[in-house]
Amino acid sequence: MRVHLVNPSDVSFGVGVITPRWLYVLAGATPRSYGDPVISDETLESFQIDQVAPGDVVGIGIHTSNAWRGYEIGRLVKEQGGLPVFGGIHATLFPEEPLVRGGAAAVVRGDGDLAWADVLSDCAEGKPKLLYEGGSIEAADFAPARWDLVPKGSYMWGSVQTVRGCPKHCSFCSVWRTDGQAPRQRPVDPVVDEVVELRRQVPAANVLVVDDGSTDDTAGVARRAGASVLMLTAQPQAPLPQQADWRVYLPAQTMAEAEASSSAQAMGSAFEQALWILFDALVPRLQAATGQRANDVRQRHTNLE
Ligand code: B12
Ligand code: SF4
Repeated sequence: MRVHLVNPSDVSFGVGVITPRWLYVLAGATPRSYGDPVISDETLESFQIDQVAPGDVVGIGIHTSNAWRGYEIGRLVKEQGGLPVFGGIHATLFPEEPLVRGGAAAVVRGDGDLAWADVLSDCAEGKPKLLYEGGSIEAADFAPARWDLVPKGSYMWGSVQTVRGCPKHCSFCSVWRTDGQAPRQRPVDPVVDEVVELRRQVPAANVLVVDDGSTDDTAGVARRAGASVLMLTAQPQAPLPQQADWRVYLPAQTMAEAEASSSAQAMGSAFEQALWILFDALVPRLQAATGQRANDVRQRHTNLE
């Protein structure tokens, strides 16, 4: 029984910007006794169905915008005699859908880090359950990503996660429903180990932190390190900006006000445009103040950290 992991996409570009983290986390959660999973990110290349043999397990991760392609792959895998197993944001919100539309042998709701080994062992015995409750596991149990399996030269950014869950409840967002409202903060050491491993395996990779609503955490970390906090905000009276040392007020519509607003622009666009203009004005000044060369800044995509 081989294990495959597929990130569905209707279009393939040959190169990608950001690693889909779940692929490498689930690879990390795959017990070594099954061998290295065969990873296929369809944003790079289409999935080759003929590599699936009868009895193979094919893990398919879906969010709402790629669920349809995921179901297509699931049906093909089933026809080929493989076992399609679905997980991810959309499968967590609508677990019955992959069973009806994607030929699913099993669906995992919530975190896959621990549940995946149970799924594989049940599949190996030929009796997968229809539904596995992965739940919201403790942060110390988050599986580290298998960066050694990332195809070299394919991505610009490796995605690392330090926290899952968000205490807010923005109406347009699914995070607080799927990841919960209690932030689960990973211990520092495994995060640092992962970043080091990422840079070892993919030296050219930038590190992208894909945390859920992390403004409170970032400000907290800065404060604990003795730094002052300056916040750019459209809501200077809100509790979080009130705790900052300085506030820069950008009077523009944000995502949080989108539903009540009559703006012709898409939600949050005006605030984002205000930020771009401000940052584009700030970056050359910060570059000069910190004595950095234009090329250094360019190589980090204008990150001035
Ligand atoms: C980083 C990120 C991006 C990045 C990078 C995307 C990438 N290539 O990875 C960028 C900015 C490019 C992006 C773009 C988009 N994103 Co985005 N993104 C995220 C973010 C913040 C983190 C994703 C992540 O890496 N999480 C860490 C991994 C480990 O968690 P995970 O994927 O949930 O996987 C766990 C479980 O779900 C489960 N699991 C997942 N897959 C599988 C599969 C199997 C078989 C099993 C067993 C388990 C399993 O196990 C994993 C480990 O526990 C999430 C928010 C979030 N908290 O998920 C939004 C999020 C996924 N994005 C979202 C959206 C809407 C988009 C866009 C459609 C936006 C747009 N309009 O263009 C695009 C889609 C791009 C694409 N084709 O993928 C929504 C999806 C909502 C939904 N209902 O599906 C989210 C949830 C944000 C939100 N506020 O609601 N995104
Ligand atoms: S703060 Fe961000 S992650 Fe949290 S609910 Fe709002 S949009 Fe979602």
